[in-house]
Amino acid sequence: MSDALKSDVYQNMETATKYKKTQSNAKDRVDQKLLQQYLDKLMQDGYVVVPDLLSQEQLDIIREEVTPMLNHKGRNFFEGELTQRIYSVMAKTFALNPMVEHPMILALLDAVLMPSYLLSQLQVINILPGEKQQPLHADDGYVQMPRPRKFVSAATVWAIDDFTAENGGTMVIPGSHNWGDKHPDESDLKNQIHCEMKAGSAVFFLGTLWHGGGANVSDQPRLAATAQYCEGFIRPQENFSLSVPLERAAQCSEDIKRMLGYSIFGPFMGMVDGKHPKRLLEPFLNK
Ligand SMILES: O=C(O)CCC(=O)C(=O)O
Repeated sequence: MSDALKSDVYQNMETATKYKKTQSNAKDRVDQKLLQQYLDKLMQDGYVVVPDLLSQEQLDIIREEVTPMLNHKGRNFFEGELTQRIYSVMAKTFALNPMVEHPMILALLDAVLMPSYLLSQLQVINILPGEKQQPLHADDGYVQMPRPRKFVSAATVWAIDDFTAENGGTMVIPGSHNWGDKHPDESDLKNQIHCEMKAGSAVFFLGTLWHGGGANVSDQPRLAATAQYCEGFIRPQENFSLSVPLERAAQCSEDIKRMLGYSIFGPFMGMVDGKHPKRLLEPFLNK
């Protein structure tokens, strides 16, 4: 065959000499039957509640680390005037890392996104009493391509406090991941449901699912965290290359380094000076 016709070479080539592509080995670390059950529910309804992922000790560490940073109010209608949010989390604490790279979450991501998917957002979300329901939205609505289409992102919202119908448990509209360009109307509001779940559980949903934080009509805050992930060919919402210093990225696991952008989406996306971006971490490794 003429070299000019070897068109699959472009997408599939591995040109890196030093840092080859990496992938999580999460699938081997989780119960296959459970994983399949979660995937079936996810593809049918657009979301799935995955229980019992974090231990009480991990929850305590997260709470202890983030509570001192919760000393502000919300900024706007979408984020919630009574909702406290912490961004650039890995620049401040690694307490959420076990959540970001939980094997069951990575196994789900490996099944629904292409290799070299990226972390798109990592936020602590504390909904205070009196907060209204957040405007419904689809996380990859910022990708301005007509729907229906395949999702290009997936997200998790983690309960650090138990999620209830009263304290603002995430609202989802089951099946809305398959909608076309339609936005929710009054009649859809009655179909939204609260994700009620115990602390340490997560709701995992596709980027095309309509959802939002619930109203908090209780007298206690609802502490949560969200990790969102996107295909390696779109721009993550948080610019982690600029917000997480190299020396902190170097301390993260291989899975997290890859998801922070120290990886290549084939053939060349993400390169630095024509080379693999992980070279930038070398001065900070083994220190
Ligand atoms: O807090 C929640 O339950 C969901 C938040 C959310 O969807 C968002 O801020 O994008």
